[in-house]
Amino acid sequence: MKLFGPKYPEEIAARVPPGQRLVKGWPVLHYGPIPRFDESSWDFKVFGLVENPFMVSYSELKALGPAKVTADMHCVTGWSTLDNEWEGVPVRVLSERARPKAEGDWVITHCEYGYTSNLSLQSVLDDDALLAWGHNGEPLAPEHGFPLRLVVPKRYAWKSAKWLRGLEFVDRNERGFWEVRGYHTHADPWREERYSYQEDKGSESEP
Ligand SMILES: Nc1nc2c(c(=O)[nH]1)N[C@H]1C(S)=C(S)[C@@H](COP(=O)(O)O)O[C@H]1N2
Ligand SMILES: [Mo]
Repeated sequence: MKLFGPKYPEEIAARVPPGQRLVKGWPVLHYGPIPRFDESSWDFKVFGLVENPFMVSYSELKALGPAKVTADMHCVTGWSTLDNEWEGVPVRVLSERARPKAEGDWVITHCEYGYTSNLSLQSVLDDDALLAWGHNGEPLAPEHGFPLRLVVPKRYAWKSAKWLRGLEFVDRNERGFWEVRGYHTHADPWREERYSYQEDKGSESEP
């Protein structure tokens, strides 16, 4: 009997960050209720420290895509899922249209019911950072953020805000819903940046 066999095949294990475990299926995790979608009153705003603030309808937003990204997802509570195929529009496309001012190097995600998360501008301009409306060839399910969610695969998933309604560019680290409750600003799963008390250890390559 093999007592200490490998937990996952090597090539899979290499994709699971420290302290994480793979789960079957796709857990649903959020605070508060699931909003209902009314396309006629739904809009998406890009605002704050940008040269060209703008607002788009759902169909206008979708016309900016689609782009596809295959990515892993890591929740700070410990679960990870691999190879999610997202469909949406890269955050970079919206940022290029908004043209952030030099000092606007932080982004606040604004969601239904007031949920927020914050990210460095650099982290959302990554190729794999997407505003998504589709997952594995299907429309995103309401509990997973339909009609629109952010996906930032290189950060813990609380940053991947569901039911997203806007992006605000700001000039400072203004903490979001979980960040004010003790979670890390930077939140890189490979560095295991889970909690805010780790932040003063420094050594991050970006804020
Ligand atoms: N608006 C909103 N987005 C949210 C959350 C939330 O509470 N509200 N929870 C976050 C957390 S902690 C996780 S792990 C992921 C989970 O996404 P999923 O339910 O699609 O798996 O959504 C994130 N996005
Ligand atoms: Mo999470």
